[in-house]
Amino acid sequence: MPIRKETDLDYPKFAVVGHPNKGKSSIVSSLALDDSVQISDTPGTTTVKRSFPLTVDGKIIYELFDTPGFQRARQVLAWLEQHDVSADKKHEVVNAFIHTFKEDPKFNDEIELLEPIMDGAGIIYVVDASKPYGEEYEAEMEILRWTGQPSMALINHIDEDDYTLEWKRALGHYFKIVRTYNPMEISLAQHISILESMAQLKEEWTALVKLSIGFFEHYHDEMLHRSAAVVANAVYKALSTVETLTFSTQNASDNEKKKLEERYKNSLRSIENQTQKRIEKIWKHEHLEKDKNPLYFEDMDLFSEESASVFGLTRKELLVTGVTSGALTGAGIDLFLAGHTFFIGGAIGAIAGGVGAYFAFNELSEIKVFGKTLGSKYLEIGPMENRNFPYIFLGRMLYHTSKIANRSHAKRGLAVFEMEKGFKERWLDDTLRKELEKYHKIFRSGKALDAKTLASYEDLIYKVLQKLL
Ligand SMILES: Nc1nc2c(ncn2[C@@H]2O[C@H](COP(=O)(O)OP(=O)(O)O)[C@@H](O)[C@H]2O)c(=O)[nH]1
Ligand SMILES: [Mg+2]
Repeated sequence: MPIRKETDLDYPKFAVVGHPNKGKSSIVSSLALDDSVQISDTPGTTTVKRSFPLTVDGKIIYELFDTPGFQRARQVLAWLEQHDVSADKKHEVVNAFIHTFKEDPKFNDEIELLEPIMDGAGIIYVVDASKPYGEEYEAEMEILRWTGQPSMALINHIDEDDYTLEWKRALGHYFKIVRTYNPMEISLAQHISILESMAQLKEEWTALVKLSIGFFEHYHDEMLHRSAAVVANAVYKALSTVETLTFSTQNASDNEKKKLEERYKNSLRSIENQTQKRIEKIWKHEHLEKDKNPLYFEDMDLFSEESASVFGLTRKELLVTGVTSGALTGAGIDLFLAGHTFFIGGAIGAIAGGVGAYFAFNELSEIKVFGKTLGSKYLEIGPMENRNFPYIFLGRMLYHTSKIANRSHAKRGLAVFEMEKGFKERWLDDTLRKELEKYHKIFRSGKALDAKTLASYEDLIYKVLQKLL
């Protein structure tokens, strides 16, 4: 991790400014990874500046200011222009303006947005290029020029129409750096590239911002590692889970067997749910508004055929992976039988639709009966015997993690992740399958696990996530 020395001056600060309703708050939200920024359709929602530092382990990497939009730019500019001073004195006039009108509610919004800039923040001027350019923006850009602070412009597109060309021409007169940026879709590469532009704004800032980029990259990598650990642990836990149910009658009834199986399924569902929550927390999305159904892959339950067909291995893949070799008993056999029943039973829809899954969760693991000769008898299920389950479970978690990690904090409302075709092919190939299978075999053996094995499985998952994100 890069080290910011005690003697280093400060961390970089940027004020995000512009006309009302252009996506300023959305941009702050996406760059500060903070979904508590107020975003609204109603212009003028933000009336005071608010600071959003990106903090890692108690240290600030950089700080962004969300500000109200310009309300009376022409009047402010007229006041500034009454003072005929040389360029090196213009910032003093801006300070004088703030001082003079500090108590005047008329210029509240302008003062709120100018204050962080005059305190040393760099300027990020936001425009919406789905609306035509107009002269009214010139007063805003002129005022920003008076502050003398380094500045860049970000072109956002809120709607479909596109006036980028005219905006670029106009912005080029006022800003050294003009970039397009979509706060709703932000990848690591885009994030870093915006920070790199910020580093170019002023020579004295370059080293400082570059250091922040180093911190940010390290932080992102850390989140990947933590996600991999959470996912790896969940797979191990799910495969090794054992559930029991005591019964007192002579023989366990089918109902009792069903009850145990349902309990087992619920334990696995709950592991998935807990894992999702942990992943969301790692990526600072713990307030994510989700569907009432926590397993929200379009209502695709963990044990549904649909889920098996999207995330699970096909018959051929199972054979190639070698998971079907060796002596198979109980639920292991079910794996073959189910394949046939699936065909014979006529799951025409699935087959006609070209869905590759050939087996459903008829049986996850054999139910064993214990204590026949003793007072207390119990049924036991687990560890997982079903060979396809690990891939379905892992696939679902990787899918969820990739969606969460790439979700902009500017996005509001219900998180519904649409299923992508071919997700499995994006992360899983023959080689990796064989590699994973070695671990899955150990996990479902029911034997105690040594930390080294889990750590190397974690590492495997980390590499998959790296490739996916
Ligand atoms: N589709 C879309 N909507 C956006 C984008 N940026 C902002 N919005 C929406 O535009 C509205 C105003 O955004 P906000 O960030 O509050 O703008 P501000 O007033 O400049 O802070 C909100 O409803 C946002 O969800 C964008 O890039 N795409
Ligand atoms: Mg706002």
